[in-house]
Amino acid sequence: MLFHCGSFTLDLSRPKVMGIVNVTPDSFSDGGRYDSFSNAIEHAHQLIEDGADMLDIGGESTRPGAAAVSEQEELDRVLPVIEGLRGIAVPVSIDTWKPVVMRAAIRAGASMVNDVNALQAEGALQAVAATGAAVCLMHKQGTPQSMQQQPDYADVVVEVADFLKRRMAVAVEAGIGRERIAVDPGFGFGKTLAHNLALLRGLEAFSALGAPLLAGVSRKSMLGAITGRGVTERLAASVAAAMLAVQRGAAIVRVHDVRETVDALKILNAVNEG
Ligand code: 7PM
Repeated sequence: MLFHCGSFTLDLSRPKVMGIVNVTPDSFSDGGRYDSFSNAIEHAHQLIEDGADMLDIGGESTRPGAAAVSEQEELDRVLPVIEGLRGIAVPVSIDTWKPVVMRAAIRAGASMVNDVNALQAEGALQAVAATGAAVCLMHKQGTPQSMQQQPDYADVVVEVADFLKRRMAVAVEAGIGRERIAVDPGFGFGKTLAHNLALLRGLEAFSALGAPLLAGVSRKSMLGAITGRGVTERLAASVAAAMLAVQRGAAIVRVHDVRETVDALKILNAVNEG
């Protein structure tokens, strides 16, 4: 399957690794905006060297339970980074649900929109449709502030797949070509550990949607709940979960630890292609 991201075409016959680049103020130094900018640029180049096939740039507006970041603050954080990465060899994705940020980021060079809100904000469908950018439609239940309070599903796999199917249809209707739409069950977004495990166990069901499947499990609390480890100690669990997701059909894995995930996937590829 081919996936079109702006001027890039990704061949998904082999799984792809999306490296996470957070652009957040550094709480340990008072170096101001330039510090978070230069850290993000440096981190992005490191992830490419480590083998990332794409990068996801986020100004931390979509994190579960995170304080809302203003539109201007988000623009001020992410635009210089996207501009600073112009010309790199891999597509850059912008992690946002805000149409203004989508448009500005694409103008600045982003080739993909990663929207945890699945383009449900007013004007979001149009912001992507008007460009050649790809989109990842993600499922969540509830709002980032409240979603972990009372997650509830009759059948989590069926409900999440139905939602993604509906949002795909709406996106296609709005003029976004199928060849540039990916879907994501949204691990941890309004899901209990049991829901997350049911989704991972049943991930193959999402192949029926006919869109590339993106999975984000890296360092998530579901891994902490199983291993008892804190967020900085979840590398092995993250790599294992990414491998399991790919074995169950994920075409793209969104990860912090690119180097280790790329190595693990090389082993999987060698076995599968032998
Ligand atoms: C705290 C909790 C900080 C959770 C950050 C997170 C996904 C995503 C995120 C995902 C897609 C993280 C998450 N997760 N976008 N953005 N899929 N498409 O671990 O699973 O980065 S935020």
